[in-house]
Amino acid sequence: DLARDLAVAAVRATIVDVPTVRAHKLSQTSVTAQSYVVVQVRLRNGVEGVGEAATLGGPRWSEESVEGIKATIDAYLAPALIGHPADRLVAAGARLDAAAKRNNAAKAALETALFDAVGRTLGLPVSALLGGAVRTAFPVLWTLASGDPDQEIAEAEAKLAARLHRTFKIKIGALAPEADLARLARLAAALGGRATLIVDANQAWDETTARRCLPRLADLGVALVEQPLPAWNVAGLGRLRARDGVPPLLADECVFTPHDMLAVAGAAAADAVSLKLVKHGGLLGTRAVAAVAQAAGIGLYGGCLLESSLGASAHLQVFATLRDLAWGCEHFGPQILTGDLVTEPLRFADFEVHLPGGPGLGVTLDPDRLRHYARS
Ligand code: MUC
Ligand code: MG
Repeated sequence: DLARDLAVAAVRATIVDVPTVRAHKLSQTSVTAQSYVVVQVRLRNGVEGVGEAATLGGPRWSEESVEGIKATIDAYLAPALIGHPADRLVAAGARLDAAAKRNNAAKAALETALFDAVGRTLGLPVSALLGGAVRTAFPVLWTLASGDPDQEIAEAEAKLAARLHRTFKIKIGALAPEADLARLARLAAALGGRATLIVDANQAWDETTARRCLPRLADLGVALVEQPLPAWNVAGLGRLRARDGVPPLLADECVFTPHDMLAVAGAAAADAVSLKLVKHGGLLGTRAVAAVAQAAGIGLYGGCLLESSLGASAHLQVFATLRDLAWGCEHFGPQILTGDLVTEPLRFADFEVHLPGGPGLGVTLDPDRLRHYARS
C-alpha cells in the first residue's frame, strides 16, 4: 500500500551559503560563509528525508565543492536512486558507487536523506536503524581559528563562562611554526588548567618541522595533535608517534575509507581517528571506518566540517550508536553560523551537545530558511 511504498520518487539538491559569525582560518583557507548542498529526497509515500553535504572553503579541504556535489547528484547519483526502495540502504550505496567513484560528501548527503525518510516513515530515530543509541549527549569542543590570540582568549572565556565548551581546538598552520607556538603559549598561559587544548594543523607541516615542534606542543600541555603531516604521509605519522614526548595523534584527512583506516592502523600512525560523513560517504561508511579503528584499538573522535544542525544531527545519530567515543565530538557548527537551516537548532548545554529526539534525524528543515540561504 501507499504508506509502505518507500521507493524514491524525487531528489532535489540546493546549494546554500550561510555566513559565519567570524572568519575561520585554517592552514589552507579562511572562510566567512559555510556552503552546503541540502538534499531533499521524496518517497512515493509522500515522506521527505533531508541530508546535508558540507564543504570548507570550496574544494580546498577536500576535493569536493558544492557546485561539483550538486552537478554530480543531478546528473549521476539522483538518477541511480529514483525508483529504488529507500530502506535498502546497502543496495542504495552500491548503486551510488556504481554511478560515480568517490564523491563521498555527495553520497553521504543522499544516504542521510534516505535514513531520514525511512525513520520518519517508521516513526523511529535514525539511531534506532543503526542499532540504537548508547548515549544522548556528547562532550563538544569549540574551535579557535581567528589567528588573533587576544580575540581567541576572549572567545574561549565567553564559551567557558556560558558552560558551552571547555575543550578548544586551535587551528594552526596558517602562520609560520614559531608564530603558532608563540600564539599557543599565550593561549595555554591564559586557559591552562581550566580548559583542554588540542590543535589541528590541517596537513601544514613536513616531518622535520613536526619532529621539532611536537615535543614543544607536549610541553604546552596540548592533549591531541590532528593531522600534522600531509594526508599521504601515513608512514611519517607512524615514525613521529614512535618518538618520546609526542602528544597523542589524531588522523583526519588521511582516513576517508576503511582501507585508509586499515593502513593507518598497520603503520601505528594514530591514537584516534576523526569520523566525518563527508569522508566516509555516509552513516554506514562511518560505522565501517569506526569498526576498523576499534579493532585496532584506535580511539574514536566525532569530527565535523562545520555542519548546520541538519548535518550535525546526522553525525550525532551515528555517533550515538558507537560503543566508545573516547574523544567526544566537535559539532559546534550550528554555533558558528549566523543562522541555521532547521526549525529547532541543536541544544548545547553544560559542555555537551544533545541528540535531538523524534523520528528520522530529529531535526526538521525549515523551508523559509532554505529559501533565504539558497544561492540564487
Ligand atoms: C577539520 O579539518 O577538522 C573541523 C573543525 C574545524 O574547525 O575545522 C574542521 C575541519
Ligand atoms: Mg581536521
